[in-house]
Amino acid sequence: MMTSEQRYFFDVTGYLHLKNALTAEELAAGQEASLRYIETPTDQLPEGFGKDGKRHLNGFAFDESLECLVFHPSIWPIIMELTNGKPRLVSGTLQVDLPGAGGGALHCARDDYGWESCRYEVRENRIYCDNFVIFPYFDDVLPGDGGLLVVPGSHKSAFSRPRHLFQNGNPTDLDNLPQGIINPTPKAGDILIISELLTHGILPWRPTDRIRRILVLRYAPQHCGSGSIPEALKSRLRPETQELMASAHYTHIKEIAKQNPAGQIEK
Ligand SMILES: O=C(O)CCC(=O)C(=O)O
Repeated sequence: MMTSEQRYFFDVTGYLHLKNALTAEELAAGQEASLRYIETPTDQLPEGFGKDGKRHLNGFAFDESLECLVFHPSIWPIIMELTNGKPRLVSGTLQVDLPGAGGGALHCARDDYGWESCRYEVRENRIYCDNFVIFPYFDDVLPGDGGLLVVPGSHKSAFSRPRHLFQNGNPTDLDNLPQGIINPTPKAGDILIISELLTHGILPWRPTDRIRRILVLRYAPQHCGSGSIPEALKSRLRPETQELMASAHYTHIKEIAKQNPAGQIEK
């Protein structure tokens, strides 16, 4: 389960920043594998992989060093708490901002899919959140670089965001961020976690000599949503990862939820 500090911070802000979550070895392996994916020409990628702008599809499955991060010990207790012990990995893209990469306007599940699309609740002193994203960082983000924007606390907003607020919902100037928005600056090896109810956006990537690589790991409770493990990936993935990605009934308890795979699954 989450620590009391994590629970308090996530409940108040809607996000968590885990500093130095990856070991030096985990980070180096993730950096090497992600670069290998980026540098592989599309027509030479194995089945199940492909590039769509900055999105490198199924990046988590490209290499074992990336796959094992979906169970990383720094995030597994948080995944278990937020899904009430019934976790499912929905998808895992490798996202790459090259120099000059564009940003994206503010959005969240409430804006995109309606107020009823996502649940965030506290029960028995635990947080339940049925749509959240975990971002392991493979590159430093320094103040002034750009990248993720969040509106802390907005995951609990009871009101629709006025469209003109926050520079018409599309703040692009890091030097003049509207009041109420922050630009977290994780270092390589850090992990960010956000509720999809948290209003967030992306600033253009300013550095001309550095890129930003993150995994975008989407989690939900096992009974939520549809979709299945891409057939082309099945033979590559460990049985534990396949079980993590499988949809299941509300009452089912997955083996991975009984055994605590965090820390046992290594590259
Ligand atoms: O680029 C990021 O840091 C976050 C990406 C994201 O969450 C999104 O595109 O919705």
